[in-house]
Order: sequence, then structure tokens, then C-alpha cells
Amino acid sequence: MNKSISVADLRNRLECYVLDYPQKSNERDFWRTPLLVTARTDKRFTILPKIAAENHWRPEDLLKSARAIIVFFMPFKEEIVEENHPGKFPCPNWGLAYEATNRLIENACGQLRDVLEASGHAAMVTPATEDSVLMARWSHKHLGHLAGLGRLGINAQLITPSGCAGRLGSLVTDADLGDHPLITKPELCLYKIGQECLKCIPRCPVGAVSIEGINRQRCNKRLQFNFKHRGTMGLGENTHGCGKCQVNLPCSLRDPTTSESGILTNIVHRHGKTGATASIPMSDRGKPKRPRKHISKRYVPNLNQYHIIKTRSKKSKG
Ligand code: B12
Ligand code: SF4
Ligand code: SF4
Repeated sequence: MNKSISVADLRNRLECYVLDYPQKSNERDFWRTPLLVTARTDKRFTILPKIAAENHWRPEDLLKSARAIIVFFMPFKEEIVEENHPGKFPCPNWGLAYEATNRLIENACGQLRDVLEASGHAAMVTPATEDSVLMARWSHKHLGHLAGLGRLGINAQLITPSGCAGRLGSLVTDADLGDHPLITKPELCLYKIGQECLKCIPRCPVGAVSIEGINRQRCNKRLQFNFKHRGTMGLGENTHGCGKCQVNLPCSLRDPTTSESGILTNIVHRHGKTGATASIPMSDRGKPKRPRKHISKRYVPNLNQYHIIKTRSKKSKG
């Protein structure tokens, strides 16, 4: 018989698991507290082939009886993020953190599946990343966006309440978990709400980040290069990956639209065809300013890039 299971049970299990993980698995501790959201598999998900890739899977393609998806984020600790600030190549520990986090995500998915199965539910886990594809059929970022774990930044990373520096995992289940988002604001990227920012663009050493969207091939070429030359750049065997577009940014470690003093929050005006939005500073609440007009036109997601690209033998390090 099915026992009821709540999002609080899942959050609690994941948090405890991540806390104990370094000691139990003999891994270094790279992580802050994980974030987890759930969403009902309703008609919102039919949009995936339109906004992601034509052949993007729907939850029921992975689990016929799907009723909810679970998406979680493993945010990196400040130290590893700061260590990756300087230079054009990844810091010695970035590759270690990349690999350890993929293992952690796989194990955490297993843990969540065990909890669900123990209460009589089915669950299907998905891999953290995939070698040899440049466009996956299951996008953790899109699912994180739909389920309210975060919003996409100009750097093409999901920005969560704990920032974008970290990695995502997701699974599908037939447990009726309901909607438990952490974010309901339309955007978390400063540029998309009309602030001057775009700090992520010059961070990329190969010019792969732009307001038109990420240049996958260019980024992937850099990741291949770093992987091939790891150990020979005088930085050590673990210097692969890159992640310069995840670090040294206002959105690296937190939601940049909410400051500790609560200066930028809440009041959001949606305007323009692109769906760009703007938050109004709290200090100006008495007299809300309309966002500057040109802002709505500056951010246009490049939807033409959504076609399938496959690489053969090369290893992609997403
Ligand atoms: C293929 C892949 C890559 C490719 C292509 C990257 C790309 N951005 O397209 C390469 C090898 C180049 C790559 C690089 C990196 N990757 Co990668 N990669 C993947 C992988 C395996 C599949 C992504 C995919 O094809 N999805 C399908 C397509 C259709 O969607 P999407 O790319 O996810 O998202 C697109 C939308 O976000 C859209 N978009 C932009 N704005 C908006 C706004 C709205 C409203 C909507 C709907 C869409 C939209 O543009 C995006 C890019 O085209 C995922 C794991 C997974 N299965 O999700 C990891 C993943 C996306 N990668 C990740 C990371 C961290 C990286 C790197 C930092 C590498 C590193 N570790 O050092 C870089 C970052 C590059 C960048 N700035 O995006 C993380 C992202 C974490 C986060 N906070 O968002 C993921 C989720 C892996 C994980 N398990 O955490 N990656
Ligand atoms: S650095 Fe600024 S523009 Fe780039 S994703 Fe972060 S908030 Fe958006
Ligand atoms: S991972 Fe590196 S190469 Fe790829 S987009 Fe980010 S900064 Fe550029």
C-alpha cells in the first residue's frame, strides 16, 4: 500500500544526505545546502518540445504513470567558487568538484528513489550529464525553470535562490507531490529585469556567452581543450571543465534580485513581447518607475538555436 510522502520529507532526506555525504563517501565537501522543488506533471510540460528541443522527453516518456517531477540543485561552497575566479583556465579543484558533484547527484537520485519506493511509489532517475550530446532530450535547466527552482540567466545557467554556481539533478515519480516551487518571480537575472549587468559575457574566455544565447560549439571546444590539456597547464590533473561563466558574478551564490536589505524585490512589471521583466527598487515603491523602454527589446531568447546537434567521439563536459 502507498504511504503518503511530502516534499518536506524529500527535502529533509536530501539535506541530511548531502551533509553526511563527504564523510561517508570519502569525498571532499564542495557543497552548500541543496535545494529541491517538485511540480505536478500537468499541461505545463507539453510546452517542452516547443521551448526546449523538438524531441524533448515528457515526464510520461520516462515513467508512464508519472505524476510529479523532482528537481534539485547542489550549490557549490563559496571557497570553490572563489577559487575559480582568476585566470582563463579552471582552478585546480574545479574538475574535482565537477566529477564529485556528478557522483553526488547520481547517489542522491538513488536515495530519493529509495525513499519513494519505500512508500510504494515508482521513480525514474536521470543522469546529471551526458557525454557525446550537445543537446539533451531531458533538460534539467528547463525542468528547473518550469518547477520554480530558478530562472535562466544570460549566462544560460539556472539561477536559483542559492545562485547558479552548482549542478542540477532531476527525477520523475508517480507520487502525487504537488507544486512546491521556490521561485515565483518571472526572472532572477539582473539584465533581464532591466539592470545594467552582463558581467557574465566578458567572463567567458572564448566569447561563447552573449545576449543571443550560448554558443554551444564554442564552449564545448573550450571544454574539450581544457580536458585534453588537463595536467599540462601547470595547474594539475583536475583542471578541466571551465565554469568561468558561473563564478565572480552577482548571481553566482545567490538570487541577485533580492539583497539582504530587501532593496530589489517583489514588484514586477511584465512588458513587451519578449517577456522581459523589471523589478522596481523597494526604495522607489511610493512612486514605481516604469522600466526603461529599450530594455524589453534587448533580451530576445534565440529560439532558432533549438535543433539537435550530436557529436560523435568527443566527450562533452557539461
Ligand atoms: C549539453 C550540455 C552542455 C553543452 C551545451 C551547453 C548549453 N548551454 O547548451 C556544453 C558542453 C557546451 C555545456 C557546457 C556547460 N555546462 Co552543460 N550541460 C549539457 C547537458 C548535458 C544538456 C543540456 C541540453 O542540451 N539541454 C537541452 C536544451 C534544449 O536546453 P538547455 O541547453 O538545457 O537550455 C537552454 C535554455 O536554457 C535556453 N534558454 C535561455 N534562456 C531561456 C529562457 C527561457 C524562459 C527558456 C524557456 C529557455 C531559455 O537556452 C539554453 C541554451 O541553449 C546538461 C545536463 C542536462 N541533461 O540538462 C548540462 C548542464 C546544462 N551543464 C551545466 C554546466 C554547469 C555547464 C558548464 C558550466 C560546464 C562546467 N561544468 O564547467 C558549461 C556552461 C556553459 C553555459 N554557459 O551554458 C549544468 C547547468 C547548471 C546550472 N546552474 O544551470 C547542467 C544542467 C548539468 C548539471 N547536471 O548541472 N553543457
Ligand atoms: S551576470 Fe548578470 S546578466 Fe549575467 S546571468 Fe548573472 S545576473 Fe544575469
Ligand atoms: S563554461 Fe567556460 S567556455 Fe563555456 S560558456 Fe562558460 S565561460 Fe565560456
